[in-house]
Amino acid sequence: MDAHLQTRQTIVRLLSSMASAKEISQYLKRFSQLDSKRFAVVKVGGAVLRDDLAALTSSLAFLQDVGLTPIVIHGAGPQLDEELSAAGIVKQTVNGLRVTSPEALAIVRRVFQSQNLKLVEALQSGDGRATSIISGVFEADYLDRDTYGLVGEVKKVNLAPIEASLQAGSIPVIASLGETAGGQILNVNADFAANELVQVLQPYKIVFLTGTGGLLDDNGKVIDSINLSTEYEHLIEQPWINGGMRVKIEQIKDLLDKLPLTSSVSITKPAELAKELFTHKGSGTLVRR
Ligand code: X2W
Repeated sequence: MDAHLQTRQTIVRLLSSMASAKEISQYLKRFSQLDSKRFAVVKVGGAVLRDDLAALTSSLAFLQDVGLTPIVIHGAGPQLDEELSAAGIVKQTVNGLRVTSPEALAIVRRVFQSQNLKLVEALQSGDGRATSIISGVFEADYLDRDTYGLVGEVKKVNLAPIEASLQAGSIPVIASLGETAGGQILNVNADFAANELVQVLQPYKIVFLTGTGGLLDDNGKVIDSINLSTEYEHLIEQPWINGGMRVKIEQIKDLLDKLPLTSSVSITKPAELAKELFTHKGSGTLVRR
């Protein structure tokens, strides 16, 4: 049997062992009634593209099988670390963001393109429909050129390429590169880009897929849920929260502050995407305001 089909059947079996058919169909019905733009934005970290591509592909293809089209935005952090270091460019970050020189940007563009195509091709080879979107979505400006170099801050989100893809029932797979009005390409942190996208789309579900499958506590165990209104200050001060994680929590807080109170953000791993979406119990870390 085709490997993708087999994995998708495994997802169905897993789901039916975790939740009743009634529960699953309730979610399915709710999601199907939404405008396709408002179903889900799924942010995929570069570590997931590197380490968990098969599970990611199967989980996204599964959604397509049941008639749902998520909007995917991805990063490429670890791949950039590797390629830049191979080119002899020393990594420098400020507040978790990569200082990007013109030499680095050339590599950043190439790596984003190859990572984007890797996911699109993996989806297509499993009979999925996916559209590669490398530019044209994020209008950006320099975040702070003296400090970060060619790093962008999103000023406007252009939905046209995403809408065209959704209309064709194809999963938009978006790279987090920005472009200034003058046509300069800029490196944009993928969590920041996802954040901007979500503010414009106001999707029902916001899912961050990470290598860790959730936010981890000091023992390395996934934290089930975080209520930012009571836990944020305490959490952000913990010494075990690393730079990337801190940026992520701050971004999620910023995001939830701008969305309706009913909105929530989930952080999970690719193999548990369906569980997160279709069961009451969910998976990974659920963050609420
Ligand atoms: C990020 C873009 C990639 C990214 C970077 O250069 O690493 C900035 O820091 P992950 O895998 O989602 O972390 N950009 C400005 O965000 O990828």
